[in-house]
Amino acid sequence: MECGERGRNLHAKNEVPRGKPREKGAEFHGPRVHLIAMNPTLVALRCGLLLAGFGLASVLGAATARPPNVVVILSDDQGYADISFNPRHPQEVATPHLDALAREGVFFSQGYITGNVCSPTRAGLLTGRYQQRAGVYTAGEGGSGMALSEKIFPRFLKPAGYTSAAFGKWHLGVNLEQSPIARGFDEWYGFLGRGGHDYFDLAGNDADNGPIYRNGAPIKDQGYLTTRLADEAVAFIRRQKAQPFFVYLAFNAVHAPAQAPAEDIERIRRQFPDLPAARVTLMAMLRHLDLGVGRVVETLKQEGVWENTLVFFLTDNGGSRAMSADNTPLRGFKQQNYEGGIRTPFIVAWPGGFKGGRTIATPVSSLDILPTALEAARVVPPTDRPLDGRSLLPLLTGRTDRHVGTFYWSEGASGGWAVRSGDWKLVAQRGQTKSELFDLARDPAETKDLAASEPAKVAELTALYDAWIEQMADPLHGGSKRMGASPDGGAKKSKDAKRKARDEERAKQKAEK
Ligand SMILES: [Ca+2]
Repeated sequence: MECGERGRNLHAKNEVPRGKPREKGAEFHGPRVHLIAMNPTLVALRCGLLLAGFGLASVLGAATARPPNVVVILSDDQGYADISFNPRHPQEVATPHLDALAREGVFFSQGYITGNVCSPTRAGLLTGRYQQRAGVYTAGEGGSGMALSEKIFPRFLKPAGYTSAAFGKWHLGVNLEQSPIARGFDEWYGFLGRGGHDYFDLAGNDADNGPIYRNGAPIKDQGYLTTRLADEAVAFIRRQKAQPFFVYLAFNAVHAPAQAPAEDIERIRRQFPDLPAARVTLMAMLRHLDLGVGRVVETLKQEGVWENTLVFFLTDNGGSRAMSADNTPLRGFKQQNYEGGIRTPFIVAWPGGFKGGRTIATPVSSLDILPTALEAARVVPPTDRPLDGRSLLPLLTGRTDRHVGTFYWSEGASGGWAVRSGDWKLVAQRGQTKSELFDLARDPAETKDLAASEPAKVAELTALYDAWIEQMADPLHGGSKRMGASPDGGAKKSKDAKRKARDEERAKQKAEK
């Protein structure tokens, strides 16, 4: 049996069948995934335990004599088309550093995040499990913090000798008992807060923003926050390059408030005089995000650790309508379970681990990041609380084009839900009388609801969702985890119920601000 074969077979019935038609209308440059000979280094990595007694270091070679560094870069509310690697990006979008990372690594054109707002998706990414298993369905639940018994990323990597640092937005607890340090990070520069933070007030002058913290202590800093986050990540990499490290760099760009240095706004305004003002500011914010990613990659190269660093880049949820993001060609925005709310740019690079320069259309998820990192770090995944994702290394090394085939989204009682199985996706929205069914292979923009003509498929996907939600925990803030027997509710609700729903919706939006 080949190394890793057993784990793959365990998931076989949940895989996307071969030969399914690829999505149309969202084509990216670069060749599609194709099966390539597995990099011998990766074979060695996957078989590391077996090789341990035969001189592992000499087998792996200098670049991989130690487990790779892991860098997860998260942007915030960035549009699917607000990366110029997307060939359908608007002309004003220019992200040369993100594009370079995508070209050096692999771009997943169907990369999902596990929710449509900031906080829940962070809970999912860092625990490697659907956040609903921890009772997190809403931004309010994630924002107030999960139980400390929920093990997150750095604690998994610690036994393998990693030093971990978090930079930027946390949004998984508003007090220090829930801080990154309390949850296993060795270093932390950033803010607890809610969804956003002022980009220029880093001295804590505005109580609503909360302070910037270094480790456990509030500090008074200055500068432009996106730049400062990159500064701190760069300094950490320079300090830690001799030992394996994990960086979680969670830029709050390009989340509200709409703030960027005046000279950048003016430059883009002159370049695109007809562009709406909100979009001009967003492009200036995006420029700094892109520069920050570029500086991190450049630092990894300068310090000689680029070849052996596993880098992920993605966005925490779809582009925000309020910030004038562009999700072309996808439908919808942040706070929706249409593709525009949950599908994001998704890049993975590891020059010493697999061949870059490819776009892979197989659907993947942010839940796959932790299992991928653990496999690369040669850490055995937990068996008592299994992770929901699966390592991407078999896909990335070209050993397969099959992966997890079913993905779930749920906002609990206060919102909608969705499920994707193969190329079919069912979207149930609060306030609507029927679920909508889409064939994403033929209709990636979700323009044609096929629910009426495909009742068996609706029933099949509904049953999948019902079985999944049954396994999830009750919401942290109480109430039902189910939206209701049918997705409507609206027409039959009493005035009181409608008022309560409105209040909940407002609270939800406020929690995101
Ligand atoms: Ca967000």
